[in-house]
Amino acid sequence: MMLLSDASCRSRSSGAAVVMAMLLAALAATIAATLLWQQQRWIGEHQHRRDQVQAQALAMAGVQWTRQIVFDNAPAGNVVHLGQPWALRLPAMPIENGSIGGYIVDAQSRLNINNLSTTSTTATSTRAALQRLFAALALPPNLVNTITDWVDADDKTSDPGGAEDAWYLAQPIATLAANAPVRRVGELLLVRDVGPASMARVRPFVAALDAPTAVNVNTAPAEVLAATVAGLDPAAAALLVASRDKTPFTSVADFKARLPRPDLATDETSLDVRSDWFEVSIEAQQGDTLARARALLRRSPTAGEWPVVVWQTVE
Ligand SMILES: [Ca+2]
Repeated sequence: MMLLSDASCRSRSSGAAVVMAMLLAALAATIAATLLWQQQRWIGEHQHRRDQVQAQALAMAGVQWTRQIVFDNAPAGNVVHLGQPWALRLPAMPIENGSIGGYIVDAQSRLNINNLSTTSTTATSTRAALQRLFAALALPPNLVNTITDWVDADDKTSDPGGAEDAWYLAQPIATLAANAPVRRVGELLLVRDVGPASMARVRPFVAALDAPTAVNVNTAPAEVLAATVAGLDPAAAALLVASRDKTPFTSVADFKARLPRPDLATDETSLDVRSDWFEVSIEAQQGDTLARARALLRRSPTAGEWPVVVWQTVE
């Protein structure tokens, strides 16, 4: 056996200690880097979540703000038109850590699908108006029968194209007709033959409101005016829109007087120059997160109160 000198032993022990120290230093550095990465990731996730919550809270606050705008700028019982401040679109305004913007749409500028669920004259004129609208949009007018069956209370199939429980029960995924007014226009995607493509075309011109409503001729787009007044062609409807944007209609009688021909048929109960329903859309950004709030406002039946929020969503 070879005996090592004390000096040699000391030298080897010293070398091992250096190697051990280096390994420990490397291990400590690795642990520190891992901890730092985890902490940064936690902070990042925490900030993202905080921004998301703040953006959603801001968007919801924006909806409350629009209630006051409608209350102050579209007074109950008065003529509602697009020259009033409520109709101004607010572009994305910078705020701390983000921005907020949005707009209000008069829901009575559109044809109310739920009018079809009643048996009033408004239902009859809305059905005729929707058939003209669908034809103008190159959609099958029979779809109006299908939608009528979806929202009307009875189980009698409208011909042609209607569908009640028997048709829905016979599908691979059996369902029933709603037989009740729809709350959101998007629910019509459940209706026979209503697909995303036809929905996209019709969506800007229809609304789903919880009570029978007339079309506000001061806010309706030309397509809706042309559909509402039988015999009014698109070019004449566009001229009417240009005219009312300069001088809003003061009454339904004023609207009728300014039609291009006196013989054009109109159901006066389906027309108005006032509105009680408004759709709101708000976008709020915080950091790199975006929140969208949408809501339907209905004018309060109680004088002096802000409009009621019928429904609202935030995503
Ligand atoms: Ca039905």
